[in-house]
Amino acid sequence: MTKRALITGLTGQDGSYLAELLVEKDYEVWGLMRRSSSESTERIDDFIDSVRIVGGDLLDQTSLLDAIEESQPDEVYNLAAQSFVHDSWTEPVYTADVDALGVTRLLEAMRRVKPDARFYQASSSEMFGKVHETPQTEKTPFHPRSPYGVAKIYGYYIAVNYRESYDMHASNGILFNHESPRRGIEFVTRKITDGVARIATGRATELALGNLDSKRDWGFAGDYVEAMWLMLQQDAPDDYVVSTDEAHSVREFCEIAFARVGLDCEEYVVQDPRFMRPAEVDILLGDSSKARRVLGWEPKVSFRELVEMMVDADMERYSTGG
Ligand code: NAP
Ligand code: F7E
Repeated sequence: MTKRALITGLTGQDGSYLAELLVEKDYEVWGLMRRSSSESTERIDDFIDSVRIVGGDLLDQTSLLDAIEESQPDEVYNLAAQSFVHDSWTEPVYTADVDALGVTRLLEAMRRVKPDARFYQASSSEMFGKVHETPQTEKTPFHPRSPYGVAKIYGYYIAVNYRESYDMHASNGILFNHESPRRGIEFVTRKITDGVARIATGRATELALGNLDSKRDWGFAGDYVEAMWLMLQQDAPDDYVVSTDEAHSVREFCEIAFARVGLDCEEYVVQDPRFMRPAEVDILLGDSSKARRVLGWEPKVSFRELVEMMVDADMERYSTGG
């Protein structure tokens, strides 16, 4: 029988890759979309006819009850969030409402309407923040450094709590940073690759960034959505770190990105205090051995391939007038 999946955050980076993956696997894919005054389907335009859209918002309980009722999902992937760490300091209450309470609203809707559906929560390596050990595993204590990280810890534990209280099949993917040509332009990787393409095509002369020394464990979003799906195919729900197990600095990302178009990043990158954060996460490095062992998952795209893929996509976009 055809499986049904409901994805919140369909229009985001991960939602678009996950929807593509599930359509390929012959799922009936439903996507929750909130109302917007402008078009937000850019990332899913190529396959929007293969997806069923249901209106709803993580801030609105009734809409979530209706969305579960209408879609009758076997699997629910909660990817919707205010996902930009930087803005969580300017919108801390809103971030908590969506990223923390929003998870409870969705779980409550499932519990009341479709409690046997399996649930995936998009948890984050930002929960480790000021890290207590390196590399970080499923057992590493949390120490968030932003309102976003704090809200995500609530989301993590409410998923665990519904699993333990109501025996629901709820799993957390603790995903480290993952990127792609579909990454939002405000995140550092895409900001760099877009900046490189703008400079290389004569549209800009410099690129202003914040902390160049912070290090992240960056993988490819297309690889990471497979891990989400694998988690919901297991007999028992559980929590998994998903990462490449390699960390690189923002500076290294810049060096490879500029070199891809034959430029030296030292000549174009300037530091701007506007992009510094009140509290920084200096380094995140995952240990994904549990996901590799239990799920049989592994990343396919290397760090260099990821950077070059993103630069090439932005170069292509500008060379075709985008
Ligand atoms: P993204 O590109 O920012 O997408 C976020 C999605 O959430 C968008 O579809 C957005 O819809 C939707 N959304 C925001 N507020 C909503 C609300 N109140 N109700 C319903 N939908 C709402 O994020 P992403 O990179 O795909 O990340 C997916 C999830 O994984 C997020 O929960 C993020 O926090 C988490 N995560 C991401 C990473 C990463 O490195 N990418 C790592 C760990 C965890 P609009 O199009 O209408 O704005
Ligand atoms: O910053 C530094 C910045 O905004 C990465 C989200 O998907 O991953 C993401 O959160 C690093 C930070 O991602 C700029 O200070 C320097 O140290 O790309 P980012 P993030 O904050 O790591 C986690 C796992 C999530 O869950 C989140 O949803 O880069 N950095 N200069 C800069 N960052 C930005 N954005 N802009 C700069 O100019």
